Amino acid sequence: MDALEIKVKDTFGTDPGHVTNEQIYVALLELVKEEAEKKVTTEGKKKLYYISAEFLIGKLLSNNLINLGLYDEVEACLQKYGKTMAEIETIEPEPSLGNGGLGRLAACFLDSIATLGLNGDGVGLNYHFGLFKQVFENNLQQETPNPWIENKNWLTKTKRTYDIEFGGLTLTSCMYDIDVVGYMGRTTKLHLFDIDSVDESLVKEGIDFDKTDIAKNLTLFLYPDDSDEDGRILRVYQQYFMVSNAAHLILDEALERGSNLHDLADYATIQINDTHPSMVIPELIRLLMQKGIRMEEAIEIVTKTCAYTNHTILAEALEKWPIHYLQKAVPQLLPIIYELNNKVNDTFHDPSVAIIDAEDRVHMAHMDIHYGYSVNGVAYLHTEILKNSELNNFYKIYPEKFNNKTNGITFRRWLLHCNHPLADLLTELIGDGYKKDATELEKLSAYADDTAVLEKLLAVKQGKKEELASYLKQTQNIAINPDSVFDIQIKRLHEYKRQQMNALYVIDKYFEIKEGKLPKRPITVIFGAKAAPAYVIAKDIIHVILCLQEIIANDPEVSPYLSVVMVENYNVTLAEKLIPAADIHEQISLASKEASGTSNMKFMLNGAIAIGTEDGANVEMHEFVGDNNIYIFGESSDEVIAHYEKADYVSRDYYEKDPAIKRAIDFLISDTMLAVGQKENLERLYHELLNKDWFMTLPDFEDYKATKERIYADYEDRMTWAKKMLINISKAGFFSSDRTIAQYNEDIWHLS
Ligand code: GPQ
Repeated sequence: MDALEIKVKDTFGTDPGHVTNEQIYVALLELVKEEAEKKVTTEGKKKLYYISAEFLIGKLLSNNLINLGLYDEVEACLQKYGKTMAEIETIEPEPSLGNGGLGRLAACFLDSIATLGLNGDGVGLNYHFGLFKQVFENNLQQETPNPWIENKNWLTKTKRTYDIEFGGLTLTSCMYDIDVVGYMGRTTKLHLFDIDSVDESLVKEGIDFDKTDIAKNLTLFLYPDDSDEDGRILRVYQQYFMVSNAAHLILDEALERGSNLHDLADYATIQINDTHPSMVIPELIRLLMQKGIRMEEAIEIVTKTCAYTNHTILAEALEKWPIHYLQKAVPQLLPIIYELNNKVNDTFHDPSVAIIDAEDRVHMAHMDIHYGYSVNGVAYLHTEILKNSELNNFYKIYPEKFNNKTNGITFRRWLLHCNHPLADLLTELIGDGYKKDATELEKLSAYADDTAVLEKLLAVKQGKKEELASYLKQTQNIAINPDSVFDIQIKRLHEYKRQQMNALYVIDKYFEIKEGKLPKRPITVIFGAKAAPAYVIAKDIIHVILCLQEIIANDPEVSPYLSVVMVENYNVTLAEKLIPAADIHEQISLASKEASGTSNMKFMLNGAIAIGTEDGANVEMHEFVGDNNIYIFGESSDEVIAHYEKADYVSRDYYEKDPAIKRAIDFLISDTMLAVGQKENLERLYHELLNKDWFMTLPDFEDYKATKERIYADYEDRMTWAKKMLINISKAGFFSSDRTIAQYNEDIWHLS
């Protein structure tokens, strides 16, 4: 009997043909948990703690089966009983414990840490409703809770609990674990802290709830609406709860393994994933002092233990907490933070590197840089910008702390799991060594001119496009034409990512079609994006895209040639369907603003071709594939930075000068749009683009448009296009998170 048959027999007393899909799911969950547990090891003196407010893990069943080497067996067994993994997978809810790239990166990293057999765990929070579930009503985004913790799930409640003290409130934590199974490797743990007193019934309308009732709301949502002060203070409570638990855990485990705490840095290393966990620094100092270590020494110990990753240069995303928030939530940290700040000021006498600024705000990143031993950016260009402009004053003080770790993605999820036909084709051509050593994908380049191979590659892509078409039909009742070119932009909605530029292009194309200038092949432009609930302009952009979708779908003159689709509730599961099906992917952020991007890597690995700016990791992708296999356009990051310095950009000039731009922007408030959209939202975006356009959409528009025309034309030469696809895949090896994690370990963590 197969493992699944045995499990079903033990649990339900029958065979898989006589139980429901839900019961199969439960049996597989148990099976995976047992198998995963067998591979837990804690070898190595030093241990890594990857602390992150987000772990966007996605569904786990298929991935775990793949990593355990059980997938094929289970799939075959299910087939015997007339079932498929695809059916079983739909039962698993997707936890939304992250916003986007940063959270998904943390999840990829855990997979690679486990696969490489490193001694490291993740630490985060167990949000009951995760981010939010996006629903569209009247072409607008609405938010609802996304419950994922059902009776049977991946969480295992442990016995570990701590009393966490806040100003005037003590909460008892409990620790849940999720096993993260490496590919044919060991199992690592994701520790998610929670409290028993959370009350889900607090959530009334949409995702609204009483933000002041901390004992009941602490772990309800990831980053609750922070547009008001109560929301922001709740965030401080969450962050402290996360890091105080982490700090207790780290010290306890170090003591268990023989540390005397003076040598903590030999037993633990902490990666602070952006500034959300930064309070771990003063908290660890506080706990070490409680254990009798003098402050001076405690600071030294912690500085040797903590390393910080920066994920953005956007000023508004760099956390600065007003002192009075900390005074309210975590008064016990203030004396320590004041002391850390005094030491900095006494040494450097430079307000630009102070921890506390003139407005009494605590700059979390500044604390990380002074009191951590490593500062890294997440792509070459990003790290250069940190060193040479954003954090230049710090770089001058601590050049040795700065290093780059270009992001990566796990090939298990983003190829083996989401694109079986492509993985099989690769294995047929180059063997399966690439599954463990991604650089072996290079071997594929031997087939760059082999038409039989190129035909197969195109066939795999076509198959995935058809799969996506039927999936969207089934799940969202959206019809798309699999013979059109699929041009996809999926990522959080943010002005700097410039979905609005793509939308303006769609409007331009709409007019061209109306004028009789028809594209050679129909175009399907697909978007997927959630906007932060309080980010007004981002929601307006979603509104415009949804309005365009409706207008075009109902216009028989245009719809045969162009369609626009905004998928609802874009998440990891949808990404796994969209990415393998993409012909073209949009990486069109304003140069200098996207720290790295990681969907770019996933698309590349799946044989899609990028249109993009020289930003984030696009720069490195461009270097790997060369000019012929990526479509680069727009101003460079140096030019953009110069515009900001000189403040010389006036969007209205472009509007006046370029009739295509004028036509597209005017369309936003045309009768056609107003017939399906909301006046307030449309007018707001119109004025924003015309009078502000902070992320300089208009200067890049002409080049963007020309480049799109070129890419669509090139798509028609199918063999040349297939060669581009093949070269992209063959050069994707560098972007494996196994490489990234190996570099973190080599340069920062030094785990054995
Ligand atoms: N990123 Cl600061 C997020 O997803 N959330 C955040 O809060 C911050 C950054 C992204 C960043 O925008 C992408 O360019 C990166 O690829 C990603 O982090 C992972 O480094």
